[in-house]
Amino acid sequence: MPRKIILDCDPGHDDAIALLLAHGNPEVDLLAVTTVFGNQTVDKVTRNALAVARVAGITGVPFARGMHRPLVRPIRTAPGIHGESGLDGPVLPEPAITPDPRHAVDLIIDTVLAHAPGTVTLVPTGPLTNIALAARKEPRIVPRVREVVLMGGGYHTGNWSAVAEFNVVADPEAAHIVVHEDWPVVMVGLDLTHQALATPEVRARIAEVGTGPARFVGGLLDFFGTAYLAAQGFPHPPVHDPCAVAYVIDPDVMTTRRVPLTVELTGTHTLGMTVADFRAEPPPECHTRVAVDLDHGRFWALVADALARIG
Ligand SMILES: [Ca+2]
Repeated sequence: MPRKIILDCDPGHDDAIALLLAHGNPEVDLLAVTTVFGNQTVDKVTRNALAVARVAGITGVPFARGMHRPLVRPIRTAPGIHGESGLDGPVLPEPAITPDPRHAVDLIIDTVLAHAPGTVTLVPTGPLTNIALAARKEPRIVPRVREVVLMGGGYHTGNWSAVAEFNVVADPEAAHIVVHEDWPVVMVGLDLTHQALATPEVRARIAEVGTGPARFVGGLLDFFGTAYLAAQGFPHPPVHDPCAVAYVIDPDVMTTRRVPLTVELTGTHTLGMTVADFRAEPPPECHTRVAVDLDHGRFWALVADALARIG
């Protein structure tokens, strides 16, 4: 049985690749795509998501626009990594589908309630505002969700600050809600995604696929690689978001550890830090896991395979 997922994203170069992986892998049943402010404004990332849908040939999947700002803090975006459009680099086609009229929060709720309990996995790859609001607006979704597999955070490293990752620090209160709701959470954070480097070998493998979507990903990685080198000194860019989708497809693509997890909301220098307690055996009620080690070859094989299948 393919895994039913809702991808909640802010495309975003790596979000775009996550969407292509979800669409192109036969083990994933993509139920809905929802957007949230993050890498750019929600207007821009929604447009980008619809453009990527056209590149991938996605039809029949509802796309809904979500929150335009965080719950409490002022909005911040990431043009230094993703450009002014949020998806700078390749030429984006005009979208062929129009967004669902529902708000993303309502589409998430409706979709979870429309499927059998324990069958829908939420895959957030942007700030967690939509997911937090969905849990608060309709608490009945919480026990029905199979798992929340989120890209965000990091237990030993940050990128927006020394200890905070962008998706979490962009709306730390929302992240706190999501981590503390009583559903299984897998945090695919920077400790893991900094292993998902698009090396020259990876780039060559994707180029060999030779299709339109593969060339599109090549264009994304050209821009993303240059931006990551300039902004953070990475010789090859870490491609964060598809790691969360890959975990849903094949949990053995990475190792995880069950540890208590929380989000720092008051630190002067540590706002948005995801704090994982590795000291001892976790208590029985612990429902959070963190991703530790990635099988780099297996991960990129999934991405290349999905691109080849999309054709
Ligand atoms: Ca993202």
